[in-house]
Amino acid sequence: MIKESLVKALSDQVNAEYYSAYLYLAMSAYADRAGFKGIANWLFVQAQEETAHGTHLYQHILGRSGTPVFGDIKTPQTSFGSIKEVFEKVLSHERMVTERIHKIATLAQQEQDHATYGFIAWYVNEQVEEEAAAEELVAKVSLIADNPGLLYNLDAALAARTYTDPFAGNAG
Ligand code: OFO
Repeated sequence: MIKESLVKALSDQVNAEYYSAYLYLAMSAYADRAGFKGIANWLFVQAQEETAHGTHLYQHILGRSGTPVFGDIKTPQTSFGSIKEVFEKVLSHERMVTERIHKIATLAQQEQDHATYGFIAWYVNEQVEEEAAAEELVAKVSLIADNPGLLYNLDAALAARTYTDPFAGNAG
């Protein structure tokens, strides 16, 4: 049986992951409407991953005989000034998510909930990858932002991203 403190923290993170999905959908819509279909694709796949992250947390709560707590998902930012701004926002958002995940890991330790601590370790590692990917994109866009031709090259590269279930094979 999972403690209520962790049910609350994990439920809040379900909400945060679904908010992340919503934010990335809003960014994807902006990129699509601006003509960057590849960047829109990358952000859409990102949104799909966030939904999977949220659902996996929800399943962990239920699997430990907890009752998930539901709340409003806040409205994301929907207008952006540039593709560069979008990726800077992705990076700052992922850094914020990393802080949230680390707080859950710390709480799991304090509560001596070893199952949740082991479970959340997947998210700790995932955030390292999320931040690295976002940092790389910010660096690239910062270099080429004033060159529309190069931005379209990046757009073409990001069109290749496809969604795969991050928990296929029971990871996490
Ligand atoms: Fe769920 O990893 Fe991004 O936010």
